[in-house]
Amino acid sequence: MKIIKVGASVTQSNDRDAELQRLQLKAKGQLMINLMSSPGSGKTTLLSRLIRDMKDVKIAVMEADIESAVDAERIEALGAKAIQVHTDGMCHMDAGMTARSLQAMDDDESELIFLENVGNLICPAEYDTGAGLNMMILSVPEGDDKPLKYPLMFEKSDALVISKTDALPYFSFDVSRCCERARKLNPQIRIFPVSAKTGEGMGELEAWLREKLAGWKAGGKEV
Ligand SMILES: Nc1nc2c(ncn2[C@@H]2O[C@H](COP(=O)(O)OP(=O)(O)O)[C@@H](O)[C@H]2O)c(=O)[nH]1
Ligand SMILES: [Mg+2]
Repeated sequence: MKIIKVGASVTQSNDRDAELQRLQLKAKGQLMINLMSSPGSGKTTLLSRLIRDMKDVKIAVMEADIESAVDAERIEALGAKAIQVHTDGMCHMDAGMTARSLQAMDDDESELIFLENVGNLICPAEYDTGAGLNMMILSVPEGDDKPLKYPLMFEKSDALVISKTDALPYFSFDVSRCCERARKLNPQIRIFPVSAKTGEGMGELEAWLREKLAGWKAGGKEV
């Protein structure tokens, strides 16, 4: 498995680099999804479940972290293409870092490319990576007040996955209050309460991903 190191980009034009990246991926019919959340909220577990459930879709994963290759190894063990990206201490991926990771992965085959961003709810929200969609996870144990504390992440995300819903009986997490807070920041946000452990809610999320992929490939504006 490939492990590459990418330091922060020196370019001053992250948004322009990101837009160019998006257009290049669109031309190839590849939808990249930037997956962001706190460490431990269930990114790799969710991706593992999607890979197992959506066998008819070619999925690749770029795992960004400061150290180790444990996440890429988990994905590769499922038979999906994975690359581990080390960010040289950076707490986010920018467009240039993502472009270099895509280059290293050298993959024109995959239809869905997930970028598992570095775990935190702050820095990743500040950088456009060139992904077609931004998806964030908030897990039940983290609490329903996070939209109040980290508004930018909720504003920038096309979809919010509320994960670990099997743990709802043990935490005072109010799903409807969380949805209300997230929608106040971002009225368009799609919200999917799921448990990657039991499979609850996964069908809705997978249907949405298929719909977005089809729209992306058709080249319409609607993504
Ligand atoms: N109960 C429960 N635990 C989960 C679920 N998804 C992930 N976890 C657990 O949460 C921990 C962190 O998961 P991981 O996918 O590594 O999180 P990441 O750091 O965001 O990639 C692991 O112990 C997982 O088993 C879920 O749906 N339900
Ligand atoms: Mg992970």
